[in-house]
Order: sequence, then C-alpha cells, then structure tokens
Amino acid sequence: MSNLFSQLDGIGAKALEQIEGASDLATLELVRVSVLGKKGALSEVLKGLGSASAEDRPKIGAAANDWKRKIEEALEKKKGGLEDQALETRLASERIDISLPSRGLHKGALHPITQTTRRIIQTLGRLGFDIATGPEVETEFLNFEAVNIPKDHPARDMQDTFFMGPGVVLRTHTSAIQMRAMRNQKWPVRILCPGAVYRCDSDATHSPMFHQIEGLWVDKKVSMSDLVGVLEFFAKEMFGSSTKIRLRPSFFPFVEPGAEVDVSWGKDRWLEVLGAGMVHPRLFEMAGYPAGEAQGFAFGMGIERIAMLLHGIDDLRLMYQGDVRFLKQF
Ligand code: 2U9
Repeated sequence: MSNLFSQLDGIGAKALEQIEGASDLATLELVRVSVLGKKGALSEVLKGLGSASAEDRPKIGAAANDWKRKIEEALEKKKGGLEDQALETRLASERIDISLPSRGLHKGALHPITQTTRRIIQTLGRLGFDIATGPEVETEFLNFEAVNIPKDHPARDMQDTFFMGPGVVLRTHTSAIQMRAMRNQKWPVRILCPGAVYRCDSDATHSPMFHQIEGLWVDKKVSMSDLVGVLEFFAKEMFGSSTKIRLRPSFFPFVEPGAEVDVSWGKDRWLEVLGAGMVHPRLFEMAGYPAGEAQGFAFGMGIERIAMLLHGIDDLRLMYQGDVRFLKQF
C-alpha cells in the first residue's frame, strides 16, 4: 500500500516539476498526456489498485484524485502564463511602427481632354463667356443647313457624316448649339460650346469621335479687332505670356472673313491651333436676326489638338486607349 502512495507522490511531484519547467504550450501538453492521459503515469498506478486492501483502496483513490486536481490546477495556471507570454511575444513582433511613411493613396485624375476643356473654359470664362451644351444626335438641318453648309457641300459627304436616320446625324461639330442659342435669344450672346463630335474618319491623326470647343460672341458692335484681342488673351494664357498669334485667311462656311489662327512656338515656329472669323450674314438670317443689326465673331478648335500641344503628346490614339501608364502622367 505504502508503495502505491509513494508512487503517486513521486509521479505528482515530478509532474509539478515538469509543468513548472515547461517552456511552451506544446511541451506542457506532452506533460499533461504523459501524466493524466489514458495511458499516463497516474492511470498506470491506479491499475494496481485491485491488489490493495479494501480499506486502503478509497484512500489511494482519494490521494490519486488529490494529485489529479493539483496537477490540473498547475497545468491550468502554467497554460495561462504561457499563453500570455506567447501573446506578448506576438504583439512585440507584429508591432506597427506608426512613424513609417504610408504607402500613399491611389488618386484618380481627370483625363487630359477633360483637364484641357476645363482650362479653356476657365480662361475664356474670365472674359464673360457662358457655357452652352446640346445633343450629340442632331438634326441634319441644324448641323448643316442652318450653319451655311448646303446640301452639296463636301462636309456633308456620306464619308464624313454618321447618319442615324433620315434627317438625323451625329453632330459633326458643336455649331448647332450656337445656332440654337441665337434662335432662342437676341444679342448679346457670348457662349462657349464644348462637346464630343463625330466624323467618319480614322487614322493616326483622326478619330471618329473627338472633342471641340466653339465660341461665339454676338452683340450690336463686335469687330474683328475684338476677335483678335480675345484670341491673343487666350493664346497667352494657355501657352505662355510671350506667345504671339497670327491670322491667315481661310474658309469656314460659318464665317466671312475666316482665318486660320497660328500661335508662335519657340523662336521661329508657328503652329495652327484654331479657326475663327466674323459670323456669316447667312447665319444671322437663319437665326432670325434682322439683317445688319448684330455683329459677331466665332472660333472653333479641336480640344485633343490643344491637349497634345500643351503636353507634347505625339499620337492622338493615346487619348482613347485608357492606358494607365499614359493617363498617370496627368
Ligand atoms: C454659329 C456661328 C458661328 C463656328 C466656327 C470655326 C470657325 C472653326 C473648326 C476648325 C477645325 C474646329 O477643330 S476644328 O474642327 N472650326 O474653325 N468654327 S468659326 O462658327 C459658328 C458656328 C455656329 C451659329
């Protein structure tokens, strides 16, 4: 009997020692299984209980339970300690250094065409131009006849125009917006008309859809020198204060006289940036303005061309490919 008691005491004392010495949770679990498990030391001792006297059996059972409880308590306590320690180690190794610089946010940006449109509008807006818009699907009449492009004009060729149905086209310029404005109100009219336009044409320098902005200033007395003043202001604001402009006579059906407008580029170059002129009397007539009562000038430009000049972009197609490597630069 005393043998079993001393065996129990030996197992218990050794188990407590091993528990105390366990350095991690895995070792602790090994100790638990080796003592309290089905085939553990405590169970092995209790197998000898049958040979003990009836008087000693409950005492040995009680002593075994006593050790079991003590060992379980010790295991629990040690486990808590090791878990706290493991957590502390993890927290220390995973600590976030809030003084490190951030990775930064991926900011979106406006497309160069949108940026350029806004810049043109802001620049000319300072001269009192309002913005007017209109539909991209337009009547053939307002897109052509009303702005002095008669039926046999080359610009109305099937090759240039997308026809949507009889008498309906995708606008080939934003000129119908100006015509609507004039038909709706008397002078003064001072508007900018930005928007997408469509022409059946596609290569490295032409896209079937591109963007235009046209301007119109009509009042009782508006002269060619007012036009030159506005264009000079525009060129200096957009391309730099030393920029000069020059006008070369040209033909646009909306205007008479008409001119192509170049801006100086570097020391001895000129680049064509827009077309302009004095509003053709036929357009006043189409707007219902009595002959000779109003005067006006108009101009038009391709926004892609301005954006390409401003940013040194050499291929128009880059504008429409949505390539992030290109777009990121703006
Ligand atoms: C109304 C009155 C006047 C619009 C004008 C231009 C000159 C012009 C084009 C050149 C090449 C734009 O990029 S482009 O396709 N346009 O040069 N446009 S005057 O004049 C108008 C229009 C409507 C009622």
